[in-house]
Amino acid sequence: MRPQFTLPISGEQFLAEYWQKKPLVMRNVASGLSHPDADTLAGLALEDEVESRLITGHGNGPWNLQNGPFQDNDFNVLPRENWTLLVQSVDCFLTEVSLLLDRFDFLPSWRLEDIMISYAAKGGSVGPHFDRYDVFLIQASGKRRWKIGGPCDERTALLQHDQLKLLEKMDVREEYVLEAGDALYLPPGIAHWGTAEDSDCITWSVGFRAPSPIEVLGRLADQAAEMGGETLFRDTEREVPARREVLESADIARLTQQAIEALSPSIKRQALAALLSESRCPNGLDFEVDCQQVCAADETAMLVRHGAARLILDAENNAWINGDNWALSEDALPLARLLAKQRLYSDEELQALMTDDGQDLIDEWIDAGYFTWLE
Ligand SMILES: [Mn+2]
Repeated sequence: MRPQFTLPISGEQFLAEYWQKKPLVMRNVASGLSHPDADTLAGLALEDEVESRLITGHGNGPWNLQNGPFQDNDFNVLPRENWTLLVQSVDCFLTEVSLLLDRFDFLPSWRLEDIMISYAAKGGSVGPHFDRYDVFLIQASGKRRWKIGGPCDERTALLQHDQLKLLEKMDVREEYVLEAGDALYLPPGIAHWGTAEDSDCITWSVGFRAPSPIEVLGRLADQAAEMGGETLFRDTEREVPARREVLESADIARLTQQAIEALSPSIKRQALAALLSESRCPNGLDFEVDCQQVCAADETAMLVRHGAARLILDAENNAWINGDNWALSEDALPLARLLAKQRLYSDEELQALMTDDGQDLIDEWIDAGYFTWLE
């Protein structure tokens, strides 16, 4: 069964009342999350390409962080309780996990980042903290107790720790136990602390892409420089300065304004589509698509997108995958839309939109490893 998640309210209501605003506890909203199990996660954490962490500690600490890749023996010496293994971007390495992202259709696809999965022994936790990103925490198995506090920012007091950013204290405002199939949405900056109530506590964290305005500016500037332009600074309406030795704010405003005007629609579109289509883990493409458990169960499924292939379209009929782009012909466009809108495709869906150009496109993208025919 493929991983499923359904908002218990409409997307409109969620965005208006909760998104980036306040937490939402959702009961019995997810299913099909039985894979990966603990052994599969531990196996991923042995791989060089995979980002993973092992955090031990509980209560008032002490807290300890180890970064992967790990070796078998690291897991053999773990205590019975109070540790958590976190594996980042599992959707890139296990394509079947990426299928859950299709269920977040109340947001544009570029806004999704990745799925981190944590496995905790009883009492395991990453400590009280806040994240800078929105997150959906979906309980896949076992139970986790969530304590939720108030808003935090860079001035919030943290514990002295070299690597972990844990809160010095947390005023608990709400507390919930999430069972398998339940989910918790948290906006950025809200203090939270989740502790495994039993062993085999597996939580999927769906994270979101939120580039900083500084990063966006950098990419816009790079793109503008690459595309060039002959325009120089103009000051037709100048008056004789009262203080010729000063760079006045009026000139700063003119210079900045003209810089922003230099960003043509095409510069903006190309810079941002490239940035937002970049994969968090391009080397995930080295992992063979192993989708049998999930995809094969869906008898109509014919083709699947690799979990590490990040595909978005721009409004000028270009497709962007992992930072590279393709100009789409009118003929190939309907098929490309389908390929970008979802991740698993039936023969019927594909045939309805197939054209010669579409076939060429699919062939090229299969050769590149972005898509795979299912057996
Ligand atoms: Mn968190």
